[in-house]
Amino acid sequence: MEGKITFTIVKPSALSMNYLGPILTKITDSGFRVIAIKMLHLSKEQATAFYAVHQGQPFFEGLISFMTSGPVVVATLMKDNAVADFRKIIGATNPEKAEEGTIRKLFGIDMQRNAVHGSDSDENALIESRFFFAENEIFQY
Ligand code: 3AN
Repeated sequence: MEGKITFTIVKPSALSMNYLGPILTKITDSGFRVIAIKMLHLSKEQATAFYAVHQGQPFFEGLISFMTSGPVVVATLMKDNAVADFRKIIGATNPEKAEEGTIRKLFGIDMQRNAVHGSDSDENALIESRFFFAENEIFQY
């Protein structure tokens, strides 16, 4: 799977605006296959562990309270060159700077409510996917 998967979170703001369908459509239309998916409400402990690398950043507390403010959808996606290609279709972290047509441009509001997360490396894609999914919850079909 290494090199072929990435991991995404559809964030609480995007779900509350009912953008799950359009976001998944954009993802599958771009050639990604959803190989694992679930909806859950992150606990503070889960969000803190997931975003541990950002601990100490000025936006950290806000990020944790936002990510635990409502349900999210987590998914593992498969495609050749998954990490880079997914970051291309989501666009820049700041939706205002994201390219036209990208998920963050279309469905994001600001730096925090930027619609989706996308892994930044093959290594993190595997770590993040394993954080949420057991082996028997991931399907290659
Ligand atoms: P990306 O998700 O584009 O890889 P990261 O990993 O730098 O961006 O940041 C993780 C998350 O932290 C972002 N998706 C965003 O929600 C939040 N974040 C990053 N920088 C800021 C900031 N300056 N202000 C508010 N939230 C931020």
